[in-house]
Amino acid sequence: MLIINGILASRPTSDGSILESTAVREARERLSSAQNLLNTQNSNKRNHEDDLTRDYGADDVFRTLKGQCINLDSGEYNYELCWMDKVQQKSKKGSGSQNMGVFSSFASEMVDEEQKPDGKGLGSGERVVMNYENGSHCWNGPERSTKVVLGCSEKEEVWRVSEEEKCVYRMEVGTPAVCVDAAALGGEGKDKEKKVGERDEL
Ligand code: MAN
Repeated sequence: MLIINGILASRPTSDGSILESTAVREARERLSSAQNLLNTQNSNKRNHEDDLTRDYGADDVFRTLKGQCINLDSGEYNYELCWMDKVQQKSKKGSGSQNMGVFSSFASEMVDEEQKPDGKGLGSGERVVMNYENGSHCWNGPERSTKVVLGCSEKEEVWRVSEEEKCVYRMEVGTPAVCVDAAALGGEGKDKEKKVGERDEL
């Protein structure tokens, strides 16, 4: 009865394996699942802590875009930009795809272009750049890399992609994330030091 109720261990089997009571076994299983949960939670906590040290641009605006992807269908390829993650070149003929770089850093670039009539262009001024590097190796060339240059736009969209040198790509992309809030530019905002991620084209 004590064995059935889990208080005593059953007698060892011929190979001598069962030597603990049901109560002990269940307690050990509970401990082990609590330890697994603790390990998972600790690893989630470490991931969140690492994430907090990552650069998400001025005011962390790109944090909300992380995990989202946008595409452009262009000639032979479909290009896909996944914010804070990677850029890909997918062949429309086969299933092949090339990694055009993984997100590495923010930078900025001065551009000077005529405004496009449809608004889908960089215009002129200092623009936020996201560098994506260390993509798939290019035959007789470097690891693929992409400079993503951002312009203000009502919605996220890839405007154009060019291959400036072999396997070195430039992607022009519109996003509301780099639009300056007109109200924020009034008063003290006007003289505020400009950070990467802010624009002054108003
Ligand atoms: C693929 C594409 C091109 C690239 C060549 C280099 O065809 O990734 O963009 O120029 O490889 O071999």
